[in-house]
Amino acid sequence: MKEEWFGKWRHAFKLDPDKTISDEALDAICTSGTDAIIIGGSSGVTFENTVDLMSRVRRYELDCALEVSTMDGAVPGFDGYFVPIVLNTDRPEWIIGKQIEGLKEYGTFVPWEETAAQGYIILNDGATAAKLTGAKTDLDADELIAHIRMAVQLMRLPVVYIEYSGRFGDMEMLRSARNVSGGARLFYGGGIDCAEKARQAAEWADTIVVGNIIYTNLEAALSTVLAADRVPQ
Ligand code: 1GP
Repeated sequence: MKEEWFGKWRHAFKLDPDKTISDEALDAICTSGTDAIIIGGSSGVTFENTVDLMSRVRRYELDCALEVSTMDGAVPGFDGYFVPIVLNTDRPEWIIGKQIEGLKEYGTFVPWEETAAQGYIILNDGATAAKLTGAKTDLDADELIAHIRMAVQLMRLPVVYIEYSGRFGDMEMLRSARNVSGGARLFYGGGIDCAEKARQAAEWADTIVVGNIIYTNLEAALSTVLAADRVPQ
């Protein structure tokens, strides 16, 4: 399988365009040694706040990718683009509907070499994304494995994203995911708020994503970078 542009990321910070971050905090995040910044959020994302955040991150030599979850926030100029596809919902608009709407409008402008679909499996029922998409969050391990086989073997998605946004997930579930994630890159995000949780998640995930803690405890957020790096892949 060809090396993807995100293929070496072990750690990424996810910044929300709808949240405020000072220049000092952004500097600390971007010079932390993380592999990438992902810009994305579940609500309040606009063209303006996305451009603003992108141009601030662009001052640093660091991969910066956009997770395109709304057409309002589709902004050119990123190193890469992720298009989420929610796998554990029965609402078609989150599986193909919004993506097709977007492609109807912007399909000719998409930089395909730097664009990747992410198969999202949202497992925290309290997460905004779960509520928004009607995700069936109570999957057992067998159901999770079936979803991942669907994503990896049938749909050939390059990324599977185990999403617990807002709370730290079940590492046994993540381990089950790992066993069948095969050629896809396994992303994990949710509730990583210290080095130890980063270490645990990095044991099974290829790439760990750290979000909320950036806004509440910057030092703790920064401590996750080294922790992820130290776990052999
Ligand atoms: C959110 O997976 C990311 O999409 C990170 O989750 O905000 O809980 O760190 P947290």
